[in-house]
Amino acid sequence: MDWESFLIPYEQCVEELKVKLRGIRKQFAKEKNHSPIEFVTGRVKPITSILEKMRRKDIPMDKMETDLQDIAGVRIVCQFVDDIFDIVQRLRNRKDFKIIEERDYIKNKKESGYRSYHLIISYPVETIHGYKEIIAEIQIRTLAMNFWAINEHSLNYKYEGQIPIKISERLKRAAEAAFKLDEEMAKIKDEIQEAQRVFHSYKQNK
Ligand code: 0O2
Repeated sequence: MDWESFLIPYEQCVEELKVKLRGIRKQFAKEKNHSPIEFVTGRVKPITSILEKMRRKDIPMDKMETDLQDIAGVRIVCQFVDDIFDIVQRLRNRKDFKIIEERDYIKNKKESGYRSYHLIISYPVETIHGYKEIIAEIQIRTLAMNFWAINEHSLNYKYEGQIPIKISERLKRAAEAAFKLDEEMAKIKDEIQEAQRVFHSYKQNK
């Protein structure tokens, strides 16, 4: 298997999505002084993780491109939970890719405590061999959800998926605290945004 050639369209997909999603942020920041997007990251799944996940989910090689849906992944991080749903609605209206599945792990949080909104999309990439539809995953979450998820992810990696019960219980409490933080921030969202607008124009006039 020539992994390097295989992954080129996935890299292109991630790069194009990052440019487009950062474009939304830029336009909002310029025109409205507030963006529902705080930052955007993206990555192509490392080959070792691709192989590990295929083994774990029993996905045969010929089903990799359809059944392993996060080889190309981008993440949108927002300040507020409302922003997530604003972004989801904007992405549903876009003409440059098709949403093939939505997974709402905010309404239905995972057993681990994980919360996030996932969109599985089909994204068209032009290659030298012609047009190719790439399946990609867009994860949309708040800063608090992201903080929790990156810490839990590190612990999962450290303990190879077998986090000791004491730590996983703490993680569940931390997930609950992150949820409360999002709730409290939502209640003072207007105040925070007003403060950010004032700060933004102060910086511009300096
Ligand atoms: P990585 O290292 O993030 O690239 P599954 O893997 O079975 O849970 P599936 O079917 O691939 O799920 O789809 P899902 O759950 O929509 O998306 C999987 C991705 O979501 C994971 O990718 C994580 O990025 C994130 N995710 C899902 N559940 C959790 C969780 O409990 N904790 C954290 N920290 N992240 C989660 P990978 O494959 O783990 O890889």
